[in-house]
Amino acid sequence: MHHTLEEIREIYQLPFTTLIHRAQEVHRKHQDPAGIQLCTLQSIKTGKCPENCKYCPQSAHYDTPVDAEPLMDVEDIVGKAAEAKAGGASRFCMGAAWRDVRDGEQFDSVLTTVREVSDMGLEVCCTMGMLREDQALRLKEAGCTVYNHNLDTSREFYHEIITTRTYEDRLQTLKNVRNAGLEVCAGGILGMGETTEDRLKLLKELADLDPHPESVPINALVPVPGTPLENQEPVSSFDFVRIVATARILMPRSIVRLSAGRTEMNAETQALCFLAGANSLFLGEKLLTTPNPETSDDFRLLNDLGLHPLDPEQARAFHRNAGPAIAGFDPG
Ligand code: SAM
Ligand code: DTB
Ligand code: SF4
Repeated sequence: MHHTLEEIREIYQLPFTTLIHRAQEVHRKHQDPAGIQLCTLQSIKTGKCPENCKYCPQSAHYDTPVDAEPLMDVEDIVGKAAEAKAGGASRFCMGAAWRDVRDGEQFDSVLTTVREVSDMGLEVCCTMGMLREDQALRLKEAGCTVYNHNLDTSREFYHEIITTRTYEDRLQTLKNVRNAGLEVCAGGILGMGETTEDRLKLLKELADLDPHPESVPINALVPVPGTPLENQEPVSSFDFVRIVATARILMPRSIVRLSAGRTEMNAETQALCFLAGANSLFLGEKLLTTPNPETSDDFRLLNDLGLHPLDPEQARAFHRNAGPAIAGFDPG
């Protein structure tokens, strides 16, 4: 079902209590409301990116505290994956600060890494910029489950943030990913100076994708010194929760991931996000280049709330099925 922007606005503007109630109804009808997917990020090639994304500490256009690192060796990445697995993650996400994926030695090395990490029993996610369908197919054949590429914001606000590639380029990469049979992970960033209307338009773009992205990361801008967005005001936590709830209602079978920006959120705000239907987070003391909450704090939070790690097999069933009518699962 496609929602009009007017309908999306009406959902977003519901009284907070009703909005959360609606999000919960949708969440427990389609998924396990106590399951949280745990992912760990690893930057496998850091900095010196030719793109000019104004939020990004890895862009070569800005002078930021990030130290550039060439593509990591297979064994080093596999070691990090083993740590992530031991830390409790079920999905390992590898990020490369590339404009696009180029065929050659480096991509071949990534394919070897993907194969080894997937053989460890971890779900593999890659985020490496634009890619073609044949490259997406090679990733899938190597054992990659999902590719992350964010729309970031509305079509209208996009050119205020990035001018080195277009919104259409991004949508084309998502199409290539989908055509290759990989899962799609696509979301955006709040707090870059966009209006509420831009945020709702972003959600409409995501919800208009057919099928919906399996994962929708919602990032709060991490303002990094040296980037053009270093002085942005933090996004209001209630506005953030409202966007999470609206995303949950629009995309009932997707995983909604609480992504960057959690270090600035207290436990109560994160709990509100879970109430609003968020059901994934990044575990580990670092995102790609910026800090993330301590793993022990995250497990304490999950424990305090009685939430448990989401089994990847179960998540796949949520994406496919019309409801949580899965053997042995009772949403309570
Ligand atoms: N270069 C690839 C790309 O752009 O698709 C992959 C890595 S890129 C860092 C992945 C995503 O991280 C971006 O699309 C953006 O949404 C998010 N991101 C980057 N810097 C951020 C920041 N400072 N705060 C919040 N999110 C950020
Ligand atoms: C996403 O939407 N957020 C993650 C992941 N996808 C790749 C990245 C967040 C990066 C935050 C800034 C940094 O640590 O460099
Ligand atoms: Fe490069 Fe990705 Fe950062 Fe943009 S978001 S500058 S493409 S690493």
